[in-house]
Amino acid sequence: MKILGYRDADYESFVKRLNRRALPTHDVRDLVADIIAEVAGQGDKALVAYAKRFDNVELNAKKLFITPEELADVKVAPSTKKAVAASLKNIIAFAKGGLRKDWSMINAEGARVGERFQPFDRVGVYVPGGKAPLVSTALMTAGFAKAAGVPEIIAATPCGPDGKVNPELLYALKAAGVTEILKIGGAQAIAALALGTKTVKPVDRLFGPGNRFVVEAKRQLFGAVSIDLLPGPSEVLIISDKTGNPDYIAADLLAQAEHGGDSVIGFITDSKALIGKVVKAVEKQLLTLNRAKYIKEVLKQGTFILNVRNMAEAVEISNAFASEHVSLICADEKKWLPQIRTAGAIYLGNNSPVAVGDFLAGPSHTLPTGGSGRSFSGLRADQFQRRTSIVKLDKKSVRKSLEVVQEFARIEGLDAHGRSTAIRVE
Ligand code: HSO
Ligand code: ZN
Repeated sequence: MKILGYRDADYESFVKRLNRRALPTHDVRDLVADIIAEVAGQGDKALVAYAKRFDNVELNAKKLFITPEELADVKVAPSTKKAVAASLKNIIAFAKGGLRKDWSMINAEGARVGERFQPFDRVGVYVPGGKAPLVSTALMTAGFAKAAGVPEIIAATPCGPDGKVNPELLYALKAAGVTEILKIGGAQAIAALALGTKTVKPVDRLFGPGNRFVVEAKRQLFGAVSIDLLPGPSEVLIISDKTGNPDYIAADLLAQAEHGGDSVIGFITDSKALIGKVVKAVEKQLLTLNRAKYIKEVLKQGTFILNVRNMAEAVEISNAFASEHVSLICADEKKWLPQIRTAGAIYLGNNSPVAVGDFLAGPSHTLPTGGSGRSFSGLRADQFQRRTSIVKLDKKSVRKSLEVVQEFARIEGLDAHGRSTAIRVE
């Protein structure tokens, strides 16, 4: 844990470094470029080879997908079904609220101009494998595609060495309306979804979080397909004045640290007394947690606690850091909330655990990380809609438009543009 106060010598330089720009490192960039080239050239053969190399599983080109029989056979506990249904209910309701509707208006020359929204035909959703079966991530991505009415949703997730995918995850994918499940993970899965292979039909748009290889693959394939955003390892930044409950703050920090890997957790407060209490609570609660091993790694390398001069400074640091989640706990919520601009999601007050947002609340937990919250927002339903503008004129509106069109045509030296308009009212 890095604990610093504003009086410490290295405080200013540390705070400066929190203003991050996520850039891929050379080794990740080059490895991912090689993987994409291999998948582009070798197709399914490359997928089989990478599955062996990275996931230690023997697949063949005929076994890249979960079969309909496997999916039909999936058995999960009634409590799992209930949890998936409850989460999906909130997700679908929330997603529907975020869908865009067709609209139109009459412009100054009397033409009807509008926008039409239709679901993408086919999308790909990546669900990370790794340390935990991210069942909720399946819902928080594919559930939005379902709400938007996407007819073909292909999910990709790595399988275990036995060629199997966690049954709860399969159940959730099915419940969220996924139509195909590719048992491949990593950058190679992203390449297959974007470019297509003999057995994988390419998608129109790619969604979902992943490790740095997945994130980098999405970045490199942007253009071949469109992408949602670049969500990486989990982050939380808790901003609290003296009204924060130290046990709750510690619990929320530990919850996101539990994701392990490159996760980052931060706590900023103007109350020095609260820091001591939170640190003690973290140490105490850690003893009771299953994933202490992962948490300890994050506490060692990805944790900072800052004693700031005041709330204004806390908010300024938060905006520079652009955390995936920001928890704001303070007496004057009305004052500070509007000033937090770069967070992917904001959790308000002592009683809003980030975990409820991770699993159940409704907004997608697929959110910008690594400082990308400055320029991206979290996943929402309208990202599954293709937008098309529509224009319709009649003789009267053509006549009214003609003068301006001809002037632009003259300036740009494009007389055929002018003619194409004039011809309609001659
Ligand atoms: N906190 C993660 C989402 C997640 N948590 C999935 C549990 N499962 C990124 O926002
Ligand atoms: Zn989480």
